[in-house]
Amino acid sequence: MIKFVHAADLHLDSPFQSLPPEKATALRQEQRTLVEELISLCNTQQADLLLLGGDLFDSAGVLRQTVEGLQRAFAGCRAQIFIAPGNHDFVAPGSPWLREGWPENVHIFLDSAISAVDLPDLGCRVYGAAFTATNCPALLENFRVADASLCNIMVLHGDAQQSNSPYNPISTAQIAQSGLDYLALGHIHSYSGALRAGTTTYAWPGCTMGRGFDETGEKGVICGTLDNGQCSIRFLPLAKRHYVIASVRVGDDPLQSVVAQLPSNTQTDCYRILLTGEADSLDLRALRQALEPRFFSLDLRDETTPSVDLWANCGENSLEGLFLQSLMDELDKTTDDTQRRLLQQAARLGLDLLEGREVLMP
Ligand SMILES: [Mn+2]
Repeated sequence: MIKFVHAADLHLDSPFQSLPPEKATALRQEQRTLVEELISLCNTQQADLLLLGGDLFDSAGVLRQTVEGLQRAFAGCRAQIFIAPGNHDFVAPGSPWLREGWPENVHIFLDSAISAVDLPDLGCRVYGAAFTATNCPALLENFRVADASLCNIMVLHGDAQQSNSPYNPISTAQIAQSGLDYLALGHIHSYSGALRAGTTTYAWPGCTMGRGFDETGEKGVICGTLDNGQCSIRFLPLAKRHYVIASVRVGDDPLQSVVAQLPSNTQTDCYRILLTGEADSLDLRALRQALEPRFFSLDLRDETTPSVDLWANCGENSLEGLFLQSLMDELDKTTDDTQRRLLQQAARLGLDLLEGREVLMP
């Protein structure tokens, strides 16, 4: 049985432009720490292979110490490491992939044509190719494994979602005819789940750490096994910090509304909170000040609408006026709080319907 770990899109040394410089620096440091965690995961899982599907660096401008840190971490990995550079870290003169210092267990695919490395001890052949520019034509076109008796794996950066993608478009037909046992992809920044085409299992793990509000949710890596052509994979969260977008309907006390509607363990996360519902003169600055210490970073957005006087047209000679009047008559008759609240709600929903607004259920 072959055990593997599959990661992609580490985007080391990302700028994290939306954050203040000291927080951006802290997150870049966390990205480097994640590399070490990835390697210790490989070692504790006793993985034979570490498959890295490209975009390890955010750009060719990656710092020297980041590259050296990666090389050091790789040297401490028991697995054989295979890297297929992507559109952010493509192989070109000056590329970190062409520098000295990569340990012996690291195999970097430097060519845009598919090539392979044999691992006779594992009965395994690992194919791969590199982006050599930002854009890349379809690399998997007409590919078929040479020896189906081996365990055939490929690591590749590419887009299996869009047929007209400039980033190595990969079709399910190409995958189905490849004869591969596992195709380890990179490029798309959220986990794909285990996908299948023909006899090939394929997947992309998503990025190892969210870097903005377009990369929300759990981020991590894939752990898998290959046993006589049977491939099984599972997703393992790695990043401790998350980007989260939360919508909060504010009540009379907006601060209380936010606190009540969010989980308590938000301290390490980057939050965007969209304030919705009805509110008058929301003091966003004060609210931000009160909430900020609860998060690593907070982006607070006011999407509330001014509250309206529900009963303004009550009694008017119109459908709306008569509707409100009938509810008002009921309100006058009751002192029961629940009943009164229900009547208020009925008035609000009724007005929304009469005026053709989207009905927001309380
Ligand atoms: Mn990427």
